[in-house]
Amino acid sequence: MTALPLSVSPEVRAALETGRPVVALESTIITHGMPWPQNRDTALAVEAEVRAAGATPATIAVMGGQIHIGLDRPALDRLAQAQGVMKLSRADLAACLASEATGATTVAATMICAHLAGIAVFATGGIGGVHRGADTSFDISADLHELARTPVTVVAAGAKAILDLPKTLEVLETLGVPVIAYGQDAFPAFWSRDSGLPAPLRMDSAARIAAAHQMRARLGLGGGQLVANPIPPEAEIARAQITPLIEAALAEAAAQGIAAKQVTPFLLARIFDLTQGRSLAANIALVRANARLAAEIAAEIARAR
Ligand code: PSU
Repeated sequence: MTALPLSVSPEVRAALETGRPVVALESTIITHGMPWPQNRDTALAVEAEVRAAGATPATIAVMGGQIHIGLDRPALDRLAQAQGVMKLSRADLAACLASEATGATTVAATMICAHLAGIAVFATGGIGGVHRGADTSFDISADLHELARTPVTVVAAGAKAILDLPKTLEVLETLGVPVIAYGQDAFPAFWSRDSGLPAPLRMDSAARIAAAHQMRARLGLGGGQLVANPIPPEAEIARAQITPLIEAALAEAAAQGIAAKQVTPFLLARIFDLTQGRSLAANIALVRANARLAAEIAAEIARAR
């Protein structure tokens, strides 16, 4: 077998080889989730959060036929401004590599790449899930199946509130994915701390979450865990305030026939406009908080090895 098409940065390689904590970070949030230049600034701020918490950040993207694990500043800058970047999930990863195209990794593809590189913990904003209207559109994010099969702990502020959250939780339960709310009983809803739904599990420390990650491996259960970390209180947008705006954006998406991979980027951009940018400020705050918690979990896993 030929070597994997992995290009690991010297900083990430050194951390992995010496057993120091590493946190994987995705790139779809950069290319499809936020506008320039906030996307680049957020990516750098998130990396800084990981470093401040004592771990090494590994931002992941596909370029030139290689999976890059850890991007240097010029590569990050280029990616953040690039046009026509592929949005990669499990289905497109190999095709993107084979055609030497540039691709940003979603939660699903980042989990795959992180696992190939030996990284156990990954921070993002919010996972994809069951879209509203999925009973007719069948639009269910591949992120859910990836959580069921790839052993990476994903820290997110729950699933994006644009989704059908009750159905998203049902599918995660069916797939055997642990959904662990951090420090509260409620499942968080991305821009808001409380979705109004109870989370299946709750943990109050990074050490417990790390122990559960390792216990799953010992039991041979396979698959990852979803850690649902509520947005910091000072950054949240109350559920009552954001709900009508989400509904307006969803109605526009339906009227314009937006489908498949375009749905989430379209909705995030429209909600940005409808909130006059507050949704982006909240998104940045929650992803930074997730990076800090992920670094703590990675440190606990590294300590226990
Ligand atoms: N978190 C954010 N913004 C994003 C994403 C996560 O704060 O844009 C991305 C992730 O890459 C996730 C994707 O996998 O949105 C979900 O897309 P979809 O709903 O098409 O599966």
